[in-house]
Amino acid sequence: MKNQELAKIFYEIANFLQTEGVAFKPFAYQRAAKSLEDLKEDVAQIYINKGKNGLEEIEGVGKNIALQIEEYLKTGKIAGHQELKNKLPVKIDELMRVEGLGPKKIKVLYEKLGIKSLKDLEKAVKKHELKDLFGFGETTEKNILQGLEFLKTSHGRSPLQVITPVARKVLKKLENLKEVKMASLAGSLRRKKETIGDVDFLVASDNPKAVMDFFVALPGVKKVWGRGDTKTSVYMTGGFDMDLRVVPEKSYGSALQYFTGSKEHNIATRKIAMEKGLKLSEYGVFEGENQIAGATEQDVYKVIGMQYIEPELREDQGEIQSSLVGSLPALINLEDIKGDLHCHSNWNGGEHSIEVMAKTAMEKGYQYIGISDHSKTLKIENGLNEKQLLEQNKYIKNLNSKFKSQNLKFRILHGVEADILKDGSIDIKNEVLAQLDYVIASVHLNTKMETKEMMARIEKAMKNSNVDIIAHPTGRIVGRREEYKIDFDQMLKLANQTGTILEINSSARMDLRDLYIRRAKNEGVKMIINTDAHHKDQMDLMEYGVSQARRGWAEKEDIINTQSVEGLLKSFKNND
Ligand code: DGT
Ligand code: CA
Ligand code: CA
Ligand code: ZN
Repeated sequence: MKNQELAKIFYEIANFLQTEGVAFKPFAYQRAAKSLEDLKEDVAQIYINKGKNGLEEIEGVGKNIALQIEEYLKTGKIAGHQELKNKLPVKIDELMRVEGLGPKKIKVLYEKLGIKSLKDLEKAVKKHELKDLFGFGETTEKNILQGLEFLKTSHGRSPLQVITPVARKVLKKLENLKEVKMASLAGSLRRKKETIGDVDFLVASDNPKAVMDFFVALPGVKKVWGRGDTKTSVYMTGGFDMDLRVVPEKSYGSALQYFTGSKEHNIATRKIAMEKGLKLSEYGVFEGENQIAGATEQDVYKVIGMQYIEPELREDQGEIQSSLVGSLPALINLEDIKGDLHCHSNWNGGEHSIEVMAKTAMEKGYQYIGISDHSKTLKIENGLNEKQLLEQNKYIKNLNSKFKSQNLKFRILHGVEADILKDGSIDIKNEVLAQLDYVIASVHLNTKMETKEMMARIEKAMKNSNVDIIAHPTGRIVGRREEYKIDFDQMLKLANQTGTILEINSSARMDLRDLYIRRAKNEGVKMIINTDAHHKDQMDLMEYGVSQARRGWAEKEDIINTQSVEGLLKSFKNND
């Protein structure tokens, strides 16, 4: 089957296109690649049976990509891909992973120093060859060095967003086996940690052999580390491990409790069982020789005198004590979310029209969507200026009247994601900001500031009475970039003083991190969970922001986009 090779090529095209500064085309290629990876039928067979039209029926494949697939099937290559590769013959996917190394810089590095790979880059950095390049300088060299180091230390852990869809597919296959009575994700993946070391599955079955046979034969298994009747471990082509445990039904709950972890949580729960004269293990809860619980997790917690604890909380960070006295939080759920307020349209660097984004929100059962395109400072995203924002405002008002005349109970809110400039001022005039339903402000450029300067910048932005939300407040990106130099305690104090809302960003940023969410909640600072979608499919990322919020003990009332549109608007400044 050619599916995987084609997917690889499309991923590469997406990366090359990014070096050319194209904003949304790369995503189209990524989507086609993803869809090809998952496709069960042979793409060549589809073409033989149904031609180009058949190819276009594949999810994420449009006319243009269908043509390229046809070209590949006929000639074994894609001319456009070769062209991009000849222009820039580097290991693009490797280099793109280094934070501080933008697409344009990759190009310069190749043209001036012949750097093609991470290895080349490391050598050049060590020899201080970068700082003399045009547009680089000592700070850039330092940043790239930090990026390289960060890459090394985060190695071996994958972002939750990347692993979850892959793991869910495997879980579905396991669930469909007739030998499998119950199956679940376990480990850090079930606790929704932002990065995953390895993927853990738990299955209840009386026929472990059949289940293990199936597991080691899954597509994508590259190596079998070990295989037995209770435990099997494999290494996947995606570069991560998967563990499978099979237990009898009567131990499923206690095994799930054990393999969900965390290890620290397990140690604490075992101790509590012991204090009650019981023994808790992956096989069950025992009173002497007698098993008194174990089939379900609920029973396990109950017999040791504890309130059931949601997986996201199981880190031994206070949940044990809260559970014992019955004071665990009522965590926010995905179903509580009534709208997404950080969405980009094709008025700037997003892929879809405002109408398509709104329709997607309606299909999710949301009551509203907020369109918050970038502002003029972000040239790479085609940010909007004052005039364009006012035009957009009119356009959205029109759409809303149309909805009203159709008796649709749905509203598009008009916002902007404006840039917080170096001195803390906002790049869009206040008189224009004041006409929008809400304003998101974020730091995108000049991010390497000392704490004091950075906090003064954020303070000024928060004190602007038009700024309602600070997006991705700390600037970190999971596995890729550390946060800016900020003082989070001070940020919370300022948010409280000014009534500014902090965003939990569900994209790869996952910023705020769980610990900060918990701090914010304790200080009474309100938060909003947004996806920062530049494509309608990215609106699906909401679940990750919600799971991050749950890991931060957040309840419904801590998150403003659980409210109806009227309540939501009241949470903004100047809107009481
Ligand atoms: P990861 O894979 O690093 O993201 O984190 P986990 O939590 O998935 O850890 P993993 O895969 O090593 O083990 C899965 C669970 O099994 C873990 O969360 C708790 C349980 N477990 C593993 N080793 C031990 C141990 O030595 N003692 C106890 N009490 N539990 C353990
Ligand atoms: Ca694990
Ligand atoms: Ca494991
Ligand atoms: Zn954004």
